[in-house]
Amino acid sequence: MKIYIDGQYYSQETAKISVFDHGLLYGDGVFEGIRSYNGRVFKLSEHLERLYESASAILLQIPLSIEEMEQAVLETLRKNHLQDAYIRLVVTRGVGDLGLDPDKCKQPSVIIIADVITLYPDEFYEKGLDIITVPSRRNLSEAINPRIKSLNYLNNILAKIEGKQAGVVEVLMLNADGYVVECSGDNIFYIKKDELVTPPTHVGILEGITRNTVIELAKARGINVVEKVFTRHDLYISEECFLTGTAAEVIPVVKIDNRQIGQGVPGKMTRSLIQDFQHLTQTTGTPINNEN
Ligand code: PXG
Repeated sequence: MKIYIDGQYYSQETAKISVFDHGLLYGDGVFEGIRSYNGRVFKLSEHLERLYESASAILLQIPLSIEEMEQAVLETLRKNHLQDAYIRLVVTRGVGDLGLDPDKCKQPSVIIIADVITLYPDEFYEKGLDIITVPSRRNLSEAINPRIKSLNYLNNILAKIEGKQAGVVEVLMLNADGYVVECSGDNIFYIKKDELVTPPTHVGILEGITRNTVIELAKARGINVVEKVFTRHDLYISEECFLTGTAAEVIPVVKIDNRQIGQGVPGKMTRSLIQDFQHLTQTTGTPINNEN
């Protein structure tokens, strides 16, 4: 495996960063998780735009232009001979001293790791997920805005641990006001009376690229999409529910907090959107090889 760090490629064994990097010391940095399908990177410009917006929100100046970053991602995939991959793009504040002051970090570090993706087992897509609400609330927007995809993921990791202890693979998170926001690494949607509902960004979510893609796909099908604030009650009485994320794509949910959703099997609209999404991933994206 060849890993990009600040313009050079390293083997997995030699790809190392300093213990003085503020990404490690303070979680001071931003990241993206991107996928390629069939030799094409899915929604690359959207992911890069979000990366640069996250960096801008924490006053971190990425030392590459978006175009240079795009080329670095594509080159990393080529060097690893990958067609279907998971790409982790990380930008840290860089090497500083042991104090918090980011101004001591003179040069942010850019890391690009391209690997094969491990997917949820097929059975989760066929039967649907069972999720629970966890005690940890999603970060307050006024503290660490969830719209920033920062290296500070403890909020999500704690939620994930709470879920694992209860025997589930994904969990529902509420915001400080008790409204449904998202899952530990996925956005959430429900369907009720032909309306597709998902929380608006201002309740405190990461604005998922998959989320936005599914909203577009649903609108193209003539489905009425509504972004509104809702509670767990709305999920409990919904007809269908699903999650979206780069790793999970679109995945049905059939049980929440031990309550069966709809018929207890993946719903019709969910299955249609899964198909539409898979078709899009196979037919669109930025070619990895120029000759494509
Ligand atoms: N919400 C949160 C909190 C996320 O971290 C999503 C939603 C979905 O966004 P995209 O743009 O991917 O549709 C994410 C992203 C993992 C993993 O290994 C998942 C994410 C991030 C890091 C790791 O499951 N999800």
